[in-house]
Amino acid sequence: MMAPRGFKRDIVTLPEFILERQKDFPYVKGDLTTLLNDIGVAAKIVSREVRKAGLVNILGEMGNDNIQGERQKKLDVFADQQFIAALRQGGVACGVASEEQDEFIAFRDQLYLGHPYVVAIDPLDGSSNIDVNVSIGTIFSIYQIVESGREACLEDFLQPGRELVAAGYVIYGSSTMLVFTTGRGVNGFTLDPSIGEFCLSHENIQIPESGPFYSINEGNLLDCSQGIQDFVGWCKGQGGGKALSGRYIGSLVADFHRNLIKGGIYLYPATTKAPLGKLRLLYECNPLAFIVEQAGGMASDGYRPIMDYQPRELHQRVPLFIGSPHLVQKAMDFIHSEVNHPLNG
Ligand code: AFP
Repeated sequence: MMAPRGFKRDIVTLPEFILERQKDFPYVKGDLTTLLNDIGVAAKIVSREVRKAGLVNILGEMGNDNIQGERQKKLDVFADQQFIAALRQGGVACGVASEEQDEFIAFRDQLYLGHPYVVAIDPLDGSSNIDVNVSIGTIFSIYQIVESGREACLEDFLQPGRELVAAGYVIYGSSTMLVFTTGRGVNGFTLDPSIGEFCLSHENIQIPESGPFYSINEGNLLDCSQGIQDFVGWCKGQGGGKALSGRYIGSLVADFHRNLIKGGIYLYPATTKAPLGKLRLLYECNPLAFIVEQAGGMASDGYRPIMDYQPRELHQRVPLFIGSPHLVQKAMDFIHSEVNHPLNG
């Protein structure tokens, strides 16, 4: 139906936005559009369950461990199932790797052969926060398969972040937001529960050059290298500069999102107990690195851009320094000035 003359609607929904941008990707004939929409629908279902979690007594541990040795919560399992089902049903992705699953899943049905994408997903990040009503999130990344016309295999998932076609996250916070990039800027959509649609609310997000926040689990600080300890000291104003504010939620998506909008740095460095840090390259670091770079920020392991890593395994961990470029560069300067670091020889 035609809109009346002079009538201009003031909202743009996620499907409308994606459709409008489809012309940026003529070679995929709308497949990416379908895929992003499928993820959007699954996100709405997960959001609905997150919102009523306390009401329906869905909270609580399921009793089994995932591959990271962490206790799974019921909502983790629910989110995992929803996203995998949405991707399978959508018929556009030919495989998915989930942080909650030991191995990737190849959709083997003939239907999926020839479909060009695989998806890596952290279905519910920050799950230890579920029981205490703190923001949690979903992180996703989309790659084209290396060789078309066959079923998904490991090498399709082990591609450097530079090969990402799209990446995004959903934050289940005071409102539910979906933020994504297809390599042409970063856009954010807020779920309007009254119409059940993600509506464009944050167009072309740019991270501030610097910012007021540093985010680190300071309980680990004494297990970190001297360079990291010195950098955190600098964040606190040691050396005469203005102190930053410490903010650490313990949900990467929430900490990242705040710093993306307001400026800041999130760091999860190597520690003596976790020499590669805690976060996963495929499921957490690469997608957020793609987003932050698209927004004008930086993501590094302290030495090189996260996006340049050649992944070796699905659940690989990597130290992460991500956020406003000035602050990430500053952290790297401290790390590089450390004399006894093995990589500084
Ligand atoms: P959970 O999903 O087990 O809560 O882990 C969340 C997370 O991967 C990331 O979202 C947080 O930033 C980080 O771990 C917090 O880790 P620490 O509790 O070690 O600070």
